Amino acid sequence: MCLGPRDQVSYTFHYYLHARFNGPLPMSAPQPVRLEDYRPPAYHVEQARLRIDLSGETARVDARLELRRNPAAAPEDTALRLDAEFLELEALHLDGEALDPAALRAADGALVIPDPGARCRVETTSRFRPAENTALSGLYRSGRMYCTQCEAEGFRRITPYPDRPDVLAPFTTTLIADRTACPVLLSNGDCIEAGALDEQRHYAVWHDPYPKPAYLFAVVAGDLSCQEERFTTASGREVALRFYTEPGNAGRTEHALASLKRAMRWDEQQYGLEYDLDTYMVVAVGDFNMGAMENKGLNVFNTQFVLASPDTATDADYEGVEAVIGHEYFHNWTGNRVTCRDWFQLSLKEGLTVFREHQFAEAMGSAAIERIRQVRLLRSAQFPEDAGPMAHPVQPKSYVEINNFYTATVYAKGAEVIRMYRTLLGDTPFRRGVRRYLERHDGEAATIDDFLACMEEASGADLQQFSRWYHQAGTPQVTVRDEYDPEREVYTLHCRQHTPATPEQPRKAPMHIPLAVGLLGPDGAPLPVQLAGEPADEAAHTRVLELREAEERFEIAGCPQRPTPSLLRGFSAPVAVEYPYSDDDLAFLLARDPDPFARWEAGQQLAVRVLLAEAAGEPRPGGLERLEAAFRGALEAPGADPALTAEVLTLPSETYLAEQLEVVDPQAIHDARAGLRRALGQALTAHWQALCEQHPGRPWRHSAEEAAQRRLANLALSYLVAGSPRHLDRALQQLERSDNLTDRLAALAVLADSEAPQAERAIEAFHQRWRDEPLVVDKWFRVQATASRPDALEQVERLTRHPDFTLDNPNRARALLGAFAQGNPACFHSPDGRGYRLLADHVLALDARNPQLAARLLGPLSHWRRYEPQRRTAMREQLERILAQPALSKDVHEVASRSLEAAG
Ligand code: B3K
Ligand code: ZN
Repeated sequence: MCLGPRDQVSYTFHYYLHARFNGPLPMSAPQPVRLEDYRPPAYHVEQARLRIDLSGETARVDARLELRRNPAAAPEDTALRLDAEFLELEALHLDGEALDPAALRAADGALVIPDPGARCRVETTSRFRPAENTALSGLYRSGRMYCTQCEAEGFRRITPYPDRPDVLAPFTTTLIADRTACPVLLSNGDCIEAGALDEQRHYAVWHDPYPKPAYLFAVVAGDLSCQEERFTTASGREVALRFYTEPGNAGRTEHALASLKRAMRWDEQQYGLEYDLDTYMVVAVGDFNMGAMENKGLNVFNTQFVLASPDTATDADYEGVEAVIGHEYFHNWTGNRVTCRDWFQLSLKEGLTVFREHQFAEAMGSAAIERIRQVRLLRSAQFPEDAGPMAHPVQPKSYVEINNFYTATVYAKGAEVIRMYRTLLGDTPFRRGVRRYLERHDGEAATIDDFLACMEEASGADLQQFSRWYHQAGTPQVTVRDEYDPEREVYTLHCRQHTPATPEQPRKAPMHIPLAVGLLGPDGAPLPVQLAGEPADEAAHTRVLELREAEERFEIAGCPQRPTPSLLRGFSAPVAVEYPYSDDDLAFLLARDPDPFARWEAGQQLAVRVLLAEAAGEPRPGGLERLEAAFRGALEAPGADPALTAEVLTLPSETYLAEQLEVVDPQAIHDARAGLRRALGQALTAHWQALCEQHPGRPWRHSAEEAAQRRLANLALSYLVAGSPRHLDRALQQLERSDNLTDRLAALAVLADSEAPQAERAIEAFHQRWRDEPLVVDKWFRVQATASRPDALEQVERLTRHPDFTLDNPNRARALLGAFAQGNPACFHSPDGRGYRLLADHVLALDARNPQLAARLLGPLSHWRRYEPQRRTAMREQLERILAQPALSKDVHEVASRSLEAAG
C-alpha cells in the first residue's frame, strides 16, 4: 500500500467499530485494569507510517505498521492487539492479504489478529469525523484548526494501533489538507518534504527519528500565525523555536518564548540535558481538556498557558505560562526520551517533571514564595484527595479510566516524593541518580522501581522503606512532643507517625519521613541542631531527622535553654505535623523564624486556630487581637519582602479550613473567614490604605518585584472593602484606570462580592469591553462564580444561560462550574442541595460529549461523607442520580461509584 500523497479510496471493507462517533460504549460494568496483570507487549512496532488526509469532512487515515514479535513476551502471547475506538475501518491487510475485521473484533472494539508471525506488516484504512469529536481526545477540531490529544489513550481514535506506552516506534506522517483552510501542517520531528498535491490540497511529510509511544503523537493543521526564534544549545546546535497561534492571537507568545529559552538553558545547566531535534514547536489551542501536552517536538497548549499580554493575562497567568512551558519542555527527557512502561508508572514522568518544574520556578523567582504556593496547592487539592474516596497511592494499583488518575496525588505528591529523595540523599547523589536513570533507560519505557534502583545505586542508600511513599495512600500524621532536661542541656523530640486508613488500605506501615527541624532560642536566635552523640556543628541550623518507626525520639544536645522547635521546615515531607504550640509560640515563630516558609506556616496555623474556633461558635479569647497584632507586625516589619508579606496576610482558604474538621459546615467556615476579613479590614484600615497608595502606578511591566507589589496592594484593597463598603469607589476607579488585567481583575473581584448597583454595572461594562477575548471572559465568569455574596448560586444559575456560556469549551465550563463548586464552598453547599443539583445536571449534560471533563467537574461531590447530615444526604442523592443514568461514561461511572462505595 502506498502511503505517499494520493487520492485513491479503496473500499475493501466497511466496518463500524462503533455505530455512533463518540456515542456511549456498550454498557457493561467497566472492568478495572490492574498493575499486577501487566504483560509485555506481544509485538513491537519497528516503523509506523501514517497518511492523514484532512481535506474532507471525514478524515481518512492510512497506516502501515512494520511489526516484530517481542522476544520478551510470554510464548503463549502470540496475538497482535490493535486498539481502536470510534473508527470506521475500511480496510485491513496483513502482509498484503485482506482480512475480515469483523472476525477479529474484541468486545472492547480492538482488533486482535491471532498469530500474525514473527514479522509482519499491517495496513489499515480508517475514517472518522473530527468535527464530531467533542471528547477532545484523538484528532479533533478547535475553532478552525485541527489538533490532537493522544495521552493517555486517544491515538486509538485515529488509527488501529497497539496504543500502550511500552510500544515505541519511529513515526513518519504525511499530512494532507486544503491549502487555503490549512496552510500550516505540523507533526512530530522534522519536516522532510512538502508540496502541492493539486489545485486545492497540499501535503507535508514529517519524520520523528526518536522512537516514541503513540500517546506522544501529534498533528496540527490550520491557518496559523507563527512567531519564530532561535536557540543555540550548550553544544552549539541551532534549534528553531516556533510558536503557532490563530492569527488573532499573534503577538501574545513573546513571554512563552522567553520562558522556553530560560527553561532550555536551565535544564542544560542544572541537569546537563539538551534539546535533541532541530525544531521545537508549540501550538495554542482554545479547546483543550487540560493545561498542555508534551508531544515530541510539537507541544499542544491550552491558550491559557501560552498566550500572555497585559490586557488578557494576570501576573499569576504570566507565572503559570512560564511554569507550564517549563514543565512540558522538561518532559522531553523525563517522559519522552525515557517514558513509562504502563500507566501505573505515570508519576515516574509526572512527579519527576513537576519537581523539575518547581525547581525551575524556584530558580527563576523566590524559592520561599514558590514553596509556599506549592504547599498551598498540595494542601488544598492533594490532602483532600488523600482523605477522600478517590484516595490512591502515587503508584495506583488499578483503574477503570486512566484519565481519572491524572491527579494531585500522582502529580503534586509525586513531586514531593522526588523532593524527598533529594532531601534524604543530598543534591549531588540525587542528580547522579537522575543522570543514571536517564542514561540507562534512554529510548525505553521504564518503571518507578527502575528510578528507585538508580537512586539507590547513585547514593548507596537503602530505599526499600522509602518506596512505601509510592504504595501507601493517605497523608501521614506526625505528632511531636518534647521535653527538656536542663541538667544535661538536652532537648528531646518524641515523634509518632500514623497514616490513616484509606479505601482498600486499612493498615499502613511506618514511612521513611525526612523531618527538617530548626530550634530557636528565647531571643529568637537560631541554635545549632546537634544530635546527642554526634560531633558539634555550629552551622547546622536545620537538621533533617529521619523518621522510620511508628514512634521514636531524637535527643538534641547542647541546649542551654529550652528552645522553640521549628518543625517541617521548607515542608520537608508531605505530612501533617501536630505539635502543641501556644499562640505565643506561633506569633514568635511568625516574627522570628529565619526560615521564611516556617514563618508563613506559623502565621497560617495561628489564623487556622482563630477561624476554626470562630466557626465552631466558640471564639478563642484574645485570638483576634493576637492575629491583628501578628498582621500588624508583618505589615510594619522593616525591609520585609512584599511577596512574603502578601502570603502571610492571605488567610487560609475555606477548603483548607474544612480539611481540618471531621464534620464540615461550609457556611460556618465562610462566615468565620468573612468576619475575620472584615475585622482585620477595619482594625488595620490605615495600613491597607497606605499599601493601596504604594501601588507601583507606573505602566505595567512583567517582573516578580512589581507583581509582588501589585499582589500586596490588591490584597489591601480587598481587606479595605471587606472592612467597609465605602471603599468600593476605590475599586471602581482602579477598574477604570488600570492598564493591566491583574489590577482590573482584582478590582472586579472586590466588586463582584458587592450587591451595590454601581458594582453590577461595572461587571456588565467589563463584559462589554472584553467580550471578544475568550480568556478574559473566562475570568469574568470565574470572578462571579467565586463571589462572596449570598446570591452567588442564583448568579451562577443565571450565568449558565448566558449566551457566552458553553459546555463545549472546557475552559469556559471550568471557569463557571468548576470554579463555583471548588471555589465557592458556602454557596455550592447551599443546604437545600441546589448547588449539587446544578452541578449534577451539567455533569450529565457533559458526559455524553466530553466524559473526561465531566468526571473532573464531578470531583467536589465525591467528598459528601465529610459534610453535616443535611448536605451529606443531598450530595449523595445527586451521586445516586448520576449513577442511575443509562449509558454513563466509564469516567463518570468510576468517580460516582467509588464515591458511593468507599467509606473515605
Ligand atoms: N501529560 C499531559 C497530561 C495528559 C492528561 C491526559 N488526560 C500534560 C502534562 O502533564 O504535562
Ligand atoms: Zn506533565
